[in-house]
Amino acid sequence: MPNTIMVLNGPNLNMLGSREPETYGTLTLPEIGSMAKDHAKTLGYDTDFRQSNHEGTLVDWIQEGGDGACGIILNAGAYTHTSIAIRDAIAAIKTPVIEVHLSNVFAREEFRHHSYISDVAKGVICGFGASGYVLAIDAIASMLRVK
Ligand code: DHK
Repeated sequence: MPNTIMVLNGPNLNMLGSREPETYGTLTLPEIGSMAKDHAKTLGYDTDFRQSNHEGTLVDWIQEGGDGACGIILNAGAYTHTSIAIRDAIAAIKTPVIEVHLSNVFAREEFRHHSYISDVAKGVICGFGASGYVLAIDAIASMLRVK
Protein backbone atom coordinates (compact mmCIF):
# COMPACT_ATOMS: atom_id res chain seq x y z
CA MET A 1 0.00 0.00 0.00
CA PRO A 2 1.53 3.34 -1.05
CA ASN A 3 2.45 5.77 1.71
CA THR A 4 1.60 8.90 -0.20
CA ILE A 5 -1.40 11.17 0.28
CA MET A 6 -2.16 13.03 -2.93
CA VAL A 7 -3.45 16.58 -2.43
CA LEU A 8 -5.13 17.87 -5.57
CA ASN A 9 -6.20 21.46 -6.10
CA GLY A 10 -8.38 22.73 -8.90
CA PRO A 11 -8.93 25.99 -10.76
CA ASN A 12 -7.91 29.35 -9.35
CA LEU A 13 -6.39 27.86 -6.21
CA ASN A 14 -2.98 28.89 -7.57
CA MET A 15 -4.22 32.45 -6.88
CA LEU A 16 -4.55 31.92 -3.12
CA GLY A 17 -2.92 34.64 -1.07
CA SER A 18 -4.21 37.42 -3.32
CA ARG A 19 -7.55 35.88 -4.36
CA GLU A 20 -10.51 37.15 -2.27
CA PRO A 21 -8.56 36.83 1.01
CA GLU A 22 -11.71 37.54 3.07
CA THR A 23 -13.14 34.28 1.67
CA TYR A 24 -10.09 32.09 1.10
CA GLY A 25 -7.57 33.44 3.63
CA THR A 26 -4.12 34.90 3.13
CA LEU A 27 -1.97 31.77 2.83
CA THR A 28 -0.59 30.94 -0.59
CA LEU A 29 -0.99 27.48 -2.08
CA PRO A 30 2.73 26.64 -1.59
CA GLU A 31 2.34 27.64 2.08
CA ILE A 32 -0.65 25.33 2.44
CA GLY A 33 1.37 22.63 0.67
CA SER A 34 4.22 22.84 3.14
CA MET A 35 1.76 22.86 6.07
CA ALA A 36 0.17 19.68 4.69
CA LYS A 37 3.57 18.10 4.06
CA ASP A 38 4.84 18.82 7.58
CA HIS A 39 1.68 17.50 9.19
CA ALA A 40 1.58 14.34 7.07
CA LYS A 41 5.24 13.68 7.96
CA THR A 42 4.38 13.61 11.69
CA LEU A 43 1.94 10.78 10.89
CA GLY A 44 4.39 8.89 8.68
CA TYR A 45 2.98 9.91 5.29
CA ASP A 46 4.41 11.70 2.27
CA THR A 47 2.34 14.18 0.30
CA ASP A 48 2.14 14.76 -3.42
CA PHE A 49 0.69 18.27 -3.69
CA ARG A 50 -0.54 19.51 -7.08
CA GLN A 51 -2.69 22.18 -8.70
CA SER A 52 -4.27 22.45 -12.13
CA ASN A 53 -6.77 24.76 -13.76
CA HIS A 54 -7.77 21.97 -16.16
CA GLU A 55 -10.55 19.46 -15.56
CA GLY A 56 -8.99 16.65 -17.62
CA THR A 57 -5.69 16.98 -15.80
CA LEU A 58 -7.50 16.57 -12.48
CA VAL A 59 -9.23 13.46 -13.89
CA ASP A 60 -5.83 12.06 -14.95
CA TRP A 61 -4.39 12.71 -11.50
CA ILE A 62 -7.34 11.10 -9.70
CA GLN A 63 -6.89 7.99 -11.87
CA GLU A 64 -3.15 8.04 -11.04
CA GLY A 65 -4.03 8.25 -7.33
CA GLY A 66 -6.15 5.13 -7.72
CA ASP A 67 -2.90 3.13 -7.86
CA GLY A 68 -0.26 5.46 -6.46
CA ALA A 69 -1.81 7.00 -3.34
CA CYS A 70 -3.26 5.74 -0.06
CA GLY A 71 -5.66 8.68 0.04
CA ILE A 72 -6.61 11.72 -1.99
CA ILE A 73 -7.51 15.15 -0.65
CA LEU A 74 -9.37 17.03 -3.34
CA ASN A 75 -10.30 20.68 -3.52
CA ALA A 76 -11.77 20.72 -7.00
CA GLY A 77 -12.59 24.45 -6.79
CA ALA A 78 -15.48 25.42 -9.05
CA TYR A 79 -15.39 21.98 -10.77
CA THR A 80 -16.95 20.68 -7.55
CA HIS A 81 -20.20 22.22 -8.68
CA THR A 82 -20.02 21.28 -12.37
CA SER A 83 -17.90 18.23 -13.10
CA ILE A 84 -19.47 14.84 -13.72
CA ALA A 85 -16.09 13.74 -15.15
CA ILE A 86 -14.35 14.33 -11.81
CA ARG A 87 -17.18 12.59 -9.98
CA ASP A 88 -16.89 9.56 -12.30
CA ALA A 89 -13.10 9.43 -11.79
CA ILE A 90 -13.57 9.30 -8.01
CA ALA A 91 -16.23 6.61 -8.33
CA ALA A 92 -13.89 4.55 -10.54
CA ILE A 93 -11.10 4.19 -7.94
CA LYS A 94 -10.86 2.50 -4.55
CA THR A 95 -8.54 5.09 -2.96
CA PRO A 96 -10.51 7.12 -0.40
CA VAL A 97 -11.12 10.73 -1.42
CA ILE A 98 -11.79 13.55 1.03
CA GLU A 99 -13.44 16.64 -0.44
CA VAL A 100 -12.07 19.87 1.02
CA HIS A 101 -13.07 23.51 0.67
CA LEU A 102 -11.42 26.43 2.37
CA SER A 103 -14.67 28.38 2.59
CA ASN A 104 -18.01 27.27 3.99
CA VAL A 105 -19.70 26.73 0.65
CA PHE A 106 -23.09 26.40 2.36
CA ALA A 107 -22.85 29.96 3.67
CA ARG A 108 -22.24 31.26 0.14
CA GLU A 109 -24.14 31.49 -3.16
CA GLU A 110 -26.70 28.78 -3.78
CA PHE A 111 -24.83 27.39 -6.81
CA ARG A 112 -22.03 26.38 -4.42
CA HIS A 113 -24.39 24.31 -2.26
CA HIS A 114 -24.44 21.43 -4.73
CA SER A 115 -21.40 19.21 -5.16
CA TYR A 116 -21.07 16.43 -7.74
CA ILE A 117 -18.36 14.96 -5.54
CA SER A 118 -19.71 14.75 -1.99
CA ASP A 119 -21.65 11.51 -2.29
CA VAL A 120 -18.78 9.61 -3.90
CA ALA A 121 -16.22 11.05 -1.44
CA LYS A 122 -15.53 9.44 1.95
CA GLY A 123 -16.24 12.75 3.63
CA VAL A 124 -16.33 16.50 3.25
CA ILE A 125 -14.48 19.21 5.19
CA CYS A 126 -15.36 22.83 4.53
CA GLY A 127 -15.19 26.20 6.20
CA PHE A 128 -11.99 25.79 8.21
CA GLY A 129 -9.63 27.53 5.80
CA ALA A 130 -6.21 25.97 5.29
CA SER A 131 -6.68 23.88 8.46
CA GLY A 132 -9.15 21.82 6.43
CA TYR A 133 -6.20 20.20 4.63
CA VAL A 134 -4.64 19.21 7.97
CA LEU A 135 -7.99 17.85 9.19
CA ALA A 136 -8.30 15.85 5.97
CA ILE A 137 -4.84 14.31 6.51
CA ASP A 138 -5.92 13.31 10.04
CA ALA A 139 -9.11 11.82 8.58
CA ILE A 140 -7.20 9.72 6.04
CA ALA A 141 -4.65 8.58 8.64
CA SER A 142 -7.35 7.52 11.08
CA MET A 143 -9.34 5.78 8.34
CA LEU A 144 -6.24 3.79 7.34
CA ARG A 145 -5.53 2.88 11.00
CA VAL A 146 -9.02 1.48 11.49
CA LYS A 147 -8.79 -0.72 8.36
C1 DHK B 1 -12.81 26.99 -3.98
C2 DHK B 1 -13.30 27.51 -5.12
O1 DHK B 1 -12.48 27.92 -6.08
C3 DHK B 1 -14.75 27.68 -5.35
O2 DHK B 1 -15.11 27.58 -6.70
C4 DHK B 1 -15.58 26.73 -4.51
C5 DHK B 1 -13.67 26.38 -2.95
C6 DHK B 1 -15.13 26.77 -3.06
C7 DHK B 1 -13.08 26.57 -1.56
O3 DHK B 1 -13.74 27.12 -0.67
O4 DHK B 1 -11.96 26.14 -1.34
O5 DHK B 1 -16.93 27.07 -4.62
